[in-house]
Amino acid sequence: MRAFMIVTAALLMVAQAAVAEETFVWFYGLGAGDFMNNPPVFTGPMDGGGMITDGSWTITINDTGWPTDGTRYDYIWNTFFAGNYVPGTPSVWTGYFDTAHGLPAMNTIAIVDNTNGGTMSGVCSVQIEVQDMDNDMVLDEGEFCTGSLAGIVVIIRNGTGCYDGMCGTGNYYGTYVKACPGTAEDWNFGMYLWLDDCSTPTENTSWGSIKALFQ
Ligand SMILES: [Ca+2]
Repeated sequence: MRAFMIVTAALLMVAQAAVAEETFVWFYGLGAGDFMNNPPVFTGPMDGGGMITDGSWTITINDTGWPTDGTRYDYIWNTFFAGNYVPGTPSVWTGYFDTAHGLPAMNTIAIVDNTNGGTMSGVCSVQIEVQDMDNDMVLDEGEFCTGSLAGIVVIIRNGTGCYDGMCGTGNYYGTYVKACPGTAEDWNFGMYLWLDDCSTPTENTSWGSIKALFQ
């Protein structure tokens, strides 16, 4: 019985060590940006409730090749939203801003954590959902004024402070409110990150897989 308990304790310690290598970080972000800006930069502070309450986040959309004149708004809608209509209750258009849907490179993300002392950066996708309230397959006035947003995050190995040498993946979910008829948007989301120490040889496989996602 004693031997069994020692083995069990040893297994538990190994399991805990394996779990401890992964650091879970999450925060609530508040901020604003405008797809009409060149480039569109969404940025703001952290809100209360998460593990980072003092700091900032910045997501810069890769708008290489987008028109900067009066055709920009229609170009964005036609290129990223119009073809992605899914009937439902209600029906939705989803704008996918990532390399699988026409961006030459991913959007960049930068996070400043003053609560724990550190910075991290990487790339992210952005998905913006627009509801077709009356299910008529036409974007009517008011339908693009509120909706949900989401994305996948890849944190690369160039962090500082408490994030020195760390890399990982994550996601975020939230909502947007547009200043209709203006185009500036307020964003409000929760971001969830799973980070590993990618600086040590034993974690090179983690960094290798993250790097593959990043590239
Ligand atoms: Ca409609």
